[in-house]
Amino acid sequence: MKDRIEALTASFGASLAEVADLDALEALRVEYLGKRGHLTELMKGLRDVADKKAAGQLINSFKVDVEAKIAERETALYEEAINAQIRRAKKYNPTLTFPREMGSYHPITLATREVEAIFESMGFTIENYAEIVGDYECFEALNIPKHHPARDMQDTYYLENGQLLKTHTSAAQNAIMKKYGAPLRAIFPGRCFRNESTDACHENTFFQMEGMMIDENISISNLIYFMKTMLSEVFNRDVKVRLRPGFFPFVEPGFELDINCEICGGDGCPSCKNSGWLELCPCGMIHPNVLREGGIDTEKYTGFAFGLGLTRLAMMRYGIKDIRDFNSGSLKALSQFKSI
Ligand code: FA5
Repeated sequence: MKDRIEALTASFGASLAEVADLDALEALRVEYLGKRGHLTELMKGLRDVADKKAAGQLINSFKVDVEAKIAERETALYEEAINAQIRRAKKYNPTLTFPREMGSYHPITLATREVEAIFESMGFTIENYAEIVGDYECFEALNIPKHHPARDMQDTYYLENGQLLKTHTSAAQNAIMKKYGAPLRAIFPGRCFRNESTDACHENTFFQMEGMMIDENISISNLIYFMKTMLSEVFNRDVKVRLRPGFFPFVEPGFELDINCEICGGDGCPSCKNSGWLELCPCGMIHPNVLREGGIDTEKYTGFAFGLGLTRLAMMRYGIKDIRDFNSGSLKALSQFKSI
């Protein structure tokens, strides 16, 4: 019996190595494990054997071995068959012209996550806010009453019901102050929309990340510290920035924080409108009117806010010359972020 099983094991191994498809595997299974197969023959032979227990164990381990090898080969053949089907489908499907590959995160997603992680580690919560907002949140609560000239800088798309696509992430400031009160540390990234002529550094749809910190004794030094930390963490080195006065009705004093253009190194190029600098992150001390409108006690608390241009940050971070590439849907441009 032992010799017979050894011979069958060897011939099964040789036949299995020849099996090229699922039909051939099924034929082999029937030949060995089927009703009239070798296994049944072995079982019948048991009656002529003296040590039935030992022979029974040998037959059983032969059966288990054959079953396991067939199952293993079956899995491999299934995979091969499916891959072959996909390859055949590719040949005939005109929309599948690219090799089948894993997708990649959009550079804006990567930049957002990076900045979120930095602020999270400094105790900021991450908030989500609507893209369609009211005139109150986007302008009035931010000390920009109707007919204020600052509105001209942020023309947007209005809905028939009077709501609008938010022009800046500052539109969430009031709701977040009302939600948490003071003290407060929060960032809120989001998509913004403006009726804007596009060029290498302007889009009509782009991302910002707003940040607010409100507490006792918050000053411009805190603001500068957080801005510097964020930029040196994102770029992993000190980057050249400049701070100059800027006017926004919702901060006082207000600043423009510009970054030295990483594309041209400051010489001037279309990405920075030939100035060598790119407006990146306006900021300032939150205006008392805005704090009061958000229900904050201005006798006790002060705070800073910033509006980081996330899309521009991603341009500088990854050396993307034209902001319009982000929304282009061009796989040639976007697939380069696969390995990041
Ligand atoms: C604002 O939107 C203010 N809400 C920022 C702010 C927040 C100031 C808190 C003070 C305190 P501004 O319009 O400059 O400001 O936009 C902020 C940043 O968003 C710009 O520096 C720029 O990086 C980016 N940005 C603005 N417009 C566009 C655009 N059309 N395309 C791409 N990025 C833009």
